Amino acid sequence: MASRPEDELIGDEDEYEEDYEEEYEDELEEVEELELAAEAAAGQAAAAADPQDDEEVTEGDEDDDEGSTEEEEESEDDNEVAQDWTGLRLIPEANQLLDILAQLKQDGRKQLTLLLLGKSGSGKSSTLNSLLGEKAAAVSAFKLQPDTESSTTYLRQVSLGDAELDGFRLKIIDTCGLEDPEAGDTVNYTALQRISEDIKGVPIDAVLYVDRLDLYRVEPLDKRIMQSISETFGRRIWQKTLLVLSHGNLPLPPPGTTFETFSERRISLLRKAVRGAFFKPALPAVIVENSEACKVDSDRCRILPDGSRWVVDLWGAAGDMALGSKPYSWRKGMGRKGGSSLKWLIPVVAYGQYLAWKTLLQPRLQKEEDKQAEADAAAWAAKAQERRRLGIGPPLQPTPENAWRLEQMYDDD
Ligand SMILES: Nc1nc2c(ncn2[C@@H]2O[C@H](COP(=O)(O)OP(=O)(O)OP(=O)(O)O)[C@@H](O)[C@H]2O)c(=O)[nH]1
Ligand SMILES: [Mg+2]
Repeated sequence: MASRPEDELIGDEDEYEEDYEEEYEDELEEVEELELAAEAAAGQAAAAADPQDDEEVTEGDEDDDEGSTEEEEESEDDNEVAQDWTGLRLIPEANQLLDILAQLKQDGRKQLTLLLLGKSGSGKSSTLNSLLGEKAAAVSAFKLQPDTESSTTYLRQVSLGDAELDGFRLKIIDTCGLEDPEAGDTVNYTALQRISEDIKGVPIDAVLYVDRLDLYRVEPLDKRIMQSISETFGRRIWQKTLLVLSHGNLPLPPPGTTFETFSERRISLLRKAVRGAFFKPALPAVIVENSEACKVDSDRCRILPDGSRWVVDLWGAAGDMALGSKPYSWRKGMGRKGGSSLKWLIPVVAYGQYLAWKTLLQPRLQKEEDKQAEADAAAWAAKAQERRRLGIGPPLQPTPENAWRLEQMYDDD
């Protein structure tokens, strides 16, 4: 089942946020654009400042140059040996999958690159095997030893004797779990850093953020992992991300829920954990069931409890993500730490302060000054009248300049 944002069931507590989003949609988009542009600029600046990265800067620092990075990557891939995609012949949903690959090919693409991210045991490697139709990656219920590799790349090539599609490549990058298995409930920052180095300059068509469907809560560790992904890869990575929810069979939805309502709620909670007040990536969601016990329909296509064909939906969502916008590509300095994301706010706040002074404070101060000047003039006029009555000359009223000088002298004393 591919659940899109517009299908999302909105709970009561989400209503205020949704209203707010609708009312300020344009402003939010504008701010988001500005933030992402600032992020990209910061990445480019950092890459330019790092002499070791000179090559990457010239290859891919501008949007316009992204094509050249892609070409570079593709030519690199051309030299990599891609195994025949044997699993493609075995996938029951192959016909629909070939349609999606044909669309990508028509769009001028020679390769689809997917990156899997998520906690350990969430089902990344199992999802990879489902996508390939092969038991390519090792899958285990228990983690017995820490990962030795931060990422493993699987490269396959279509060879079906179909002139149209043969040669099309599928690259899937599987990664290790993002929590630290030895330090307990903490984020594996080293793994994140290594993954980012592994994918440096590789154009990613879609990121699959894998988590389990059958959980009630988004834990603090999950939120920290999401935050760390933003910090390491830059928030724009979420704009190329699909939420993939494994264990989609959900044999016993919790009391008071159905498969549909439980799933919608879970997806909504995950989206909320990624999104911020000014950052609303779409995060299309797909539910998957990787186990062999997954039900199938009369065409042997694997289905979820609601009858939807999840393999087709997963491929469809990945294809849409690839066709929807330019690939994501990590470059040094793209991520950011701490509050630096709010740097763009400095000029905005300064301008706000200036406006507040100009429109509120300054007119009030001016009014006070005018009042004081009026009172002074009245006092001097009274003094002059009194002196005239006594037959003596007018009082020596200091000019504004003299008054200022006297004031300075008085201060110095
Ligand atoms: N029932 C069911 N089990 C699943 C599903 N996806 C994964 N599993 C099981 O969950 C366990 C972990 O799956 P993996 O695919 O190894 O998880 P991973 O995210 O690759 O884990 P790490 O490699 O440790 O990061 C294995 O026992 C899988 O068989 C699913 O959709 N349904
Ligand atoms: Mg794995």
